[in-house]
Amino acid sequence: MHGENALSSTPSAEFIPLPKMDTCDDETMVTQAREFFQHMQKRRTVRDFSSQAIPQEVIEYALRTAGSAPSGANKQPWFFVAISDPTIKAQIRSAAEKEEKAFYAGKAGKEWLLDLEHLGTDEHKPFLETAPWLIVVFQQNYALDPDTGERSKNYYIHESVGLACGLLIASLHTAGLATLTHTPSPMNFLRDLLGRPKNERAVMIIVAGHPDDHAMVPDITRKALAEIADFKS
Ligand code: IYR
Repeated sequence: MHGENALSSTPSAEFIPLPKMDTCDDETMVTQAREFFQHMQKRRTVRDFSSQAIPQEVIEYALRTAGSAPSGANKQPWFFVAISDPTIKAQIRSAAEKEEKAFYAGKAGKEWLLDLEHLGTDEHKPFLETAPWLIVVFQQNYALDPDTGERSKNYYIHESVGLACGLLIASLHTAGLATLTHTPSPMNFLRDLLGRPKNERAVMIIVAGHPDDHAMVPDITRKALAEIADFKS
């Protein structure tokens, strides 16, 4: 039964032929998969940003890409606030550093702090002001109709928002930008600061911009394929 959903008055989607994909022969497929891997392998989490401005249009396309992620029941349970306003960035830095100070002073616990040692992170977050863009990612714990206030359920929220963030980072990286996934802990202050509704919870800040000319990153490696995957072929 197309057109009407038996359980509710919500019309279900009509079906259309699959829009044309960029298909190719096996050899091209391997080449493209390898080249995409090599491209993504150059992505690093960066903490030293240049203040050079980045056109908003780049961020807009990256957010459209994020919004193309698959989601539970196609509820698209995400919202992004992209900030280049220096006053708001300063407010975020100040609130984040307050939380981070407590975190690094012991709130995190010994094991967590030991696990972070090799990354060289601390409570100082200058990049929250230096970088041209901060993208605050919100998950929508339930859908809230802005007009009627009516609530409805969302599904696989963490998975859906995680997928959207992955695509967002891949898009920004492909545009030649450095990114940082930053998770001030806790980050409840972001909802009030950015005037978001009560059904939303901030899950991370994605910092984006050019890297500083002298940016440094920890000398860390990625697990080999055999450590992260098994084939039963
Ligand atoms: N939120 C802190 C701590 C932190 C936690 C993890 I897990 C990291 O991979 C990196 C940092 C901070 O941003 O410094």
